[in-house]
Amino acid sequence: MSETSSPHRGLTRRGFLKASGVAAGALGLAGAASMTTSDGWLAPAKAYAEPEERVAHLCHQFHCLTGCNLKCTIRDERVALIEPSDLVDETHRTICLRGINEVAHIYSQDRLQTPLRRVGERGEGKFEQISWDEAIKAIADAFKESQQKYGENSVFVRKSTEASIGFDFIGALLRADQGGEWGLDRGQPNGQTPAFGAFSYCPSRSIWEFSDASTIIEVGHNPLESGIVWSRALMDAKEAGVYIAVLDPRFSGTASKADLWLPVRPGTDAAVIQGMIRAIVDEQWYDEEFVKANTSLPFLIDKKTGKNYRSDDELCPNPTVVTAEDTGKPYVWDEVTNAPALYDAEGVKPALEGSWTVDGKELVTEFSLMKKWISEYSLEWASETSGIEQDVIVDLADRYANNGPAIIDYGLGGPDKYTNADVLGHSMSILTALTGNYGRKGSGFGFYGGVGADDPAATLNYWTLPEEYAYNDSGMAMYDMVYNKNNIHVALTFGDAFTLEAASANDTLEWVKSLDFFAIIDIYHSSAVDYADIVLPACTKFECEEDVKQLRASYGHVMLANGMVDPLFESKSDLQIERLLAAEWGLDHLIPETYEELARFSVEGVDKLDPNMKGITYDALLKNGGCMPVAGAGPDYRPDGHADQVYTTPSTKIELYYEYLLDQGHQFPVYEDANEAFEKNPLKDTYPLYFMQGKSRYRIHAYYTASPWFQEDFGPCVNIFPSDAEARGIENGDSVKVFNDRGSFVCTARVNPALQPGVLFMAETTYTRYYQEGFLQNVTNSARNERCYEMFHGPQIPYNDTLVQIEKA
Ligand SMILES: Nc1nc2c(c(=O)[nH]1)N[C@H]1C(S)=C(S)[C@@H](COP(=O)(O)OP(=O)(O)OC[C@H]3O[C@@H](n4cnc5c(=O)[nH]c(N)nc54)[C@H](O)[C@@H]3O)O[C@H]1N2
Ligand SMILES: Nc1nc2c(c(=O)[nH]1)N[C@H]1C(S)=C(S)[C@@H](COP(=O)(O)OP(=O)(O)OC[C@H]3O[C@@H](n4cnc5c(=O)[nH]c(N)nc54)[C@H](O)[C@@H]3O)O[C@H]1N2
Ligand SMILES: [Mo]
Repeated sequence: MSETSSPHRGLTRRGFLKASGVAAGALGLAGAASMTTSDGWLAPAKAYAEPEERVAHLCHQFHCLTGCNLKCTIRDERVALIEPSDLVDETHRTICLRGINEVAHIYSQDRLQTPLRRVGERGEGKFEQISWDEAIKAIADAFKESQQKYGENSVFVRKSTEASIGFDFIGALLRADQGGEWGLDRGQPNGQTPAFGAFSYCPSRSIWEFSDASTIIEVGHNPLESGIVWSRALMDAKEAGVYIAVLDPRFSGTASKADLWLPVRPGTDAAVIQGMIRAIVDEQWYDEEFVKANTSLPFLIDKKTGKNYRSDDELCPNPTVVTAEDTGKPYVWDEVTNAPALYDAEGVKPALEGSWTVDGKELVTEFSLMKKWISEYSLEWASETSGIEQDVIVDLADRYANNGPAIIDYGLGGPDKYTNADVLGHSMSILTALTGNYGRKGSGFGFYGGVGADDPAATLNYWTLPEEYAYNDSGMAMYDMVYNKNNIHVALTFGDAFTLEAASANDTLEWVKSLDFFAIIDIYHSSAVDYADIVLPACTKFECEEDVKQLRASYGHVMLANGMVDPLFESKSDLQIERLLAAEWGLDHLIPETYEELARFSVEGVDKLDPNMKGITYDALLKNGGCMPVAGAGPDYRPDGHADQVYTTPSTKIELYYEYLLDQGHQFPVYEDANEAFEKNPLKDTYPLYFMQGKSRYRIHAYYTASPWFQEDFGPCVNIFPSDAEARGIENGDSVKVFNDRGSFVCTARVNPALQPGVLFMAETTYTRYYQEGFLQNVTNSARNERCYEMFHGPQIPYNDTLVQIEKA
């Protein structure tokens, strides 16, 4: 076989494949067929020269939080077949339909094919084809002009999550603003962080411990669709007899497999949790030993100020002598000496309840205040607010507290996307800590799944830029830029951040239209493309100018992807696009020249740094087809997280009293209605329906919308309960208009009994071009909760906190 026969860069591609020992068949004369869209791709095989095949691998999309290893058959320089990789161990071979469907998706009609320049109005979607040189120059000119006129920080660069995997150079090189706090997936974490420590929403124990639990409560989490490959941990648990309860306003895929479905009213989960806490406190089902030893609930509070009684100048109680290192520490009431003592003093026996007067100050324990707080939430109230029967709440509390160990696994979709999500996070923290369901085998609380919870994290090196090149964040989040004065004049996004991540699209796009210049780099004709001045076509993960593409650690393995086919049409890889841009400022020498250089750098020396990475070097990866396991990954992965009951909070205990929110009265989580989605909202007279969104198993956010296979069956559609449909004369398949004061859209109705009356459900999100009119983001809520500006992750975008009306279009 001739080494020179590849019309592309097959020689080097082949070099990799040969070295990796996984080449299947010959790499020979590729068919003369020019690359076309799916139509061309679906042409009969006989139209091509003799089929020539090779096998290549890649680590797939990440933002379903997995990144499967796929085995692809390349025939005539086309990706022709996709299967689970046999390079990964058995337990990591589950892949989903989205991966397999890529054989059609990457050749979709809706790929961006060439650089484009806007000719019509912004939003009109009229473009002319231009060259790469013209497009890059136009972007550089606009950026340079803006930085000269308005200052360095007048430029905005943001990479969508999926587009930022592996590297993120150009924004930092240009010292751009990237839009501050993300505003996504951190609502309940906002309420959990002060209690269990930063990033405690990522559990410190494995998802494989699900089988060791007695009870699992899924709070607005639908892993059967949003975590397809790891939901087997939940199904294993089911088979092992673990009791599974699911709180979800709709009968989700996960609810359908559970022992108990709690059809909670949207935005009211905190009422259910507070009802459970009430029952647990009333019935004394809490774990007193655990609470005393591992939480802040025995800490003393000065009743007048509401602050912890601490060893600082002002509050230092006589006659205790406080050393410098103990300054600021809280006190407990010591039952041995019958006096205040530092909470961590030797031999201290803290009282859980009581009140005492010291130095003229009235002191109580946090536990006493917690009891007072929960006494204000009755079970009748919890039931009336959430729509869940009282005895169901009490039974679940009983199970959770008395039939442990138990796990609370919450979703970062559903209940996170309301303005009151932090109240829920804080409430669940109290529930967890009261019952001691943390740091013990089969217990836990957080968002389980994805990198970290099901496999050990791998260590990779990150390519750094010289210090002076860093994002120049104004501190204002992108969702605030739409509403507040700021200095942004030009923008560049990799992916459709403006239409996918921002709610209330009419507001966002008004702001986007007001910018001097906007360029987008995307693979498909996503919703934001129509608003751009310049559009650059990026290639998919399957395509590259080189033999290798990204090196990533995911799904229990380190995977070096093959650059399996040349970039389709005129598209380029993100790295080469960033290099072209950087060159306009003479800065391209600061970033890797090739994916190979980046990959080599990423694994350089990691085998010596991290025992889990033993044996993983660039050369070893090549020998192993690009894929090697991280030691310890798989169902036997059982880290002993928090067995020591030491937390990364100031006191190292689980801190449940949020002194920093005293001004707002939220030391304990005061129940709060959602911003818009609540029963007694007068707006319900006009817009009576809750509009919830969630993940679809057929998409990763908007990605795969352009797949011809999925479009046939899974275009934009809104699910409506039969009685709501009937009342409006809506039938399955009808065109319907969904609207509120923020905007409207038209799509297909799907009449679906797996909901509750008064609630609509729609899978987020799909590109505007597939709607009959508008798109879902036109109606979603962009309110920001003031309280959350003080929180670790800032306010969160409350997409689900939305009321609408619906009618036949
Ligand atoms: N297939 C697929 N998987 C994904 C993704 C994807 O795009 N596609 N995205 C990934 C990302 S970024 C994330 S954040 C995760 C999210 O993972 P999940 O949290 O599981 O995702 P969602 O489907 O958004 O929401 C879960 C459920 O919340 C319900 N829900 C809505 N409102 C409420 C409420 O008020 N209370 C309760 N209890 N439930 C409610 C919805 O009906 C839905 O079934 O998924 C990840 N996995
Ligand atoms: N209404 C509503 N909106 C929502 C949600 C909701 O529940 N309701 N959920 C939200 C959630 S949880 C999240 S995390 C966000 C997700 O929002 P993102 O983090 O932005 O989503 P991603 O899927 O990571 O990125 C998608 C974009 O990147 C592009 N892209 C993919 N791969 C590449 C690549 O390799 N290179 C380039 N240049 N582009 C690429 C895609 O074409 C697409 O435009 O969406 C949020 N939006
Ligand atoms: Mo997310």
